[in-house]
Amino acid sequence: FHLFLSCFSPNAALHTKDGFHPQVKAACQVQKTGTVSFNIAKVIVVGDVAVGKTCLISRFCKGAFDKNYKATIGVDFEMERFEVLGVPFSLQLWDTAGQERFKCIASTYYRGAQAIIVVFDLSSVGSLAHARQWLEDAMKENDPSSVLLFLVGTKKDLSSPDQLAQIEREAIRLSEEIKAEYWAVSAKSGGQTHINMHKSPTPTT
Ligand SMILES: Nc1nc2c(ncn2[C@@H]2O[C@H](COP(=O)(O)OP(=O)(O)OP(=O)(O)O)[C@@H](O)[C@H]2O)c(=O)[nH]1
Ligand SMILES: [Mg+2]
Repeated sequence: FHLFLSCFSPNAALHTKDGFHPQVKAACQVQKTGTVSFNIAKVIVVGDVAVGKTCLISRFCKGAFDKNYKATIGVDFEMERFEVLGVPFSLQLWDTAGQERFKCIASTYYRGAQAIIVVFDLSSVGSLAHARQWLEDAMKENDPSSVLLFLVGTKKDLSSPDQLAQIEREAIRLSEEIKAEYWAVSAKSGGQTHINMHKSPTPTT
């Protein structure tokens, strides 16, 4: 997830530099010709109604922001392709509805995720309080030993530094408890901070 939020500039792509280890370079070339399905990851995005799940995905996939609220009906889907060290990846982003009446439909898409993004609104304490329940529901359909967790606070542009500090104390505590990587973002400004990083489980391919 942090790959998709951080600015990816050719300058930062180490494998294009002369000093990059030839063995790693070669390994990237080999993987390129391998099976494509290996690099497809399913990501599900869950959280309270109107916390900004759809906007987060639009910012990432299209670089756009819409201030008008359009509720997600059931579930939406976006696909994003990118390369890491020349190896192609595809992210299937499942944008679920936060409205209670769609929960039943949306939860049928939870199964088989490689990553779960639990989203809350940094200006709403209630949405953070519900984060744990969203995670629990999403986890019922997934294998806790292999899934990567992210806790993402949105609408960073709306809060004062004091308000932000207060809610982030709680958010960071929760992210440590559930072993999630924590991010604070704004889909409006495109800004983000990445506060603590948890060690990812060893991938089992
Ligand atoms: N200021 C500000 N507003 C935001 C931000 N992200 C989302 N919003 C607004 O919050 C409202 C809800 O955003 P959505 O992305 O549609 O929320 P959602 O979580 O997808 O809602 P559901 O689909 O109903 O679950 C919209 O009016 C957005 O414009 C942000 O970073 N900053
Ligand atoms: Mg939505």
